[in-house]
Amino acid sequence: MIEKIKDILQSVNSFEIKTADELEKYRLEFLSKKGIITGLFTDFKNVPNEQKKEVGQEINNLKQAAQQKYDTLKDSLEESTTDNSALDLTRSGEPLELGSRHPISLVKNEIITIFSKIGFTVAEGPEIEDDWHVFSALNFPPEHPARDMQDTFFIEKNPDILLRTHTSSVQVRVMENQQPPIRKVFPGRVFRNEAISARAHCIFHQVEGLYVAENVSFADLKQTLMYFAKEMFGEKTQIRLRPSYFPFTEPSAEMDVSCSICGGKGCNVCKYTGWLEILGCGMVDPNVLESCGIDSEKYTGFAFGMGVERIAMLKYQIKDLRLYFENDVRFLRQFRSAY
Ligand code: 2U9
Repeated sequence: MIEKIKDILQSVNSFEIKTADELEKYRLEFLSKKGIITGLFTDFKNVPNEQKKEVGQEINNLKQAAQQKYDTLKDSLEESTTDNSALDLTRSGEPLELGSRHPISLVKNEIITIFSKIGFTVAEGPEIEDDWHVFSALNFPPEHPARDMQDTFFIEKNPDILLRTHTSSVQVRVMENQQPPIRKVFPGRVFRNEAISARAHCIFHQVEGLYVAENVSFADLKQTLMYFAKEMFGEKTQIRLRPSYFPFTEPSAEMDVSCSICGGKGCNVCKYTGWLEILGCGMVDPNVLESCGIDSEKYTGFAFGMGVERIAMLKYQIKDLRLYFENDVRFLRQFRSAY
């Protein structure tokens, strides 16, 4: 009996498999109910009592060895037949962190959403522009300083091709192609030739707005901007309009909101004035309407423009503009919001 067990152990050890069929053959031969090892347990009944202990132990060892070999063979077969072609070994072992939106995108989207609730839709246009759409159609006189190389990035001279200094150029394009009523906002990147500092950058973002229709008045402008200020900075926000000048609007104004940090009492954010300047606005100059092919006898309109970086600075108390452009994740991951 001991000899028989040793022979079987040798067969187990020397059994080689390459396929699943061969593995099954191994299982049937050694481990199944009708296999050789189960047969040994039947033979065991006839073993003399004094040998039972030794023989029993040998059979158990054999069974264990056969089962262990089966498990190992099965594992290696599975490994060799698994399709690894979809496995990307270049992927990071660390789980990837979910990103967050850039504060400029958040604030830009929030501004768009606020105006979309009162019927404004979005229009976009090219960043590389010509003189007509950036300056001439907007009533800039030929000697205006904004036309200077010191203020504007020119790509070509005569005819002038340049990076837009405001998204007003998109308004001109819309009015050239569409008759009133027009009620749109114009988000986008703009470029000005300025030295970079905590308070200025040569690239920044604007959202401008335009409403042209019959009987649009300064009262409509004021009410629209009051609505915007309360949505953006809170229901208690107050506004004030100060007279100003832009070539493309007449009359023109700059709008301040009551400081949302101190509620108007005075703090270092509002420089102890209680007010924060947030945008410029005015009634579209009739010359501009006419330049864009709109009858200024029939239609009037208001327009406004704001810098997104400035609004985001006030909203999140960001002290240095350069942070927006560095993309330091320690800065970026602080902004999570519905927009
Ligand atoms: C057309 C007619 C009128 C857009 C306007 C402003 C006033 C304004 C500045 C705010 C901060 C630019 O980003 S900023 O430096 N903008 O003060 N923008 S009215 O008026 C228009 C635009 C297009 C055809």
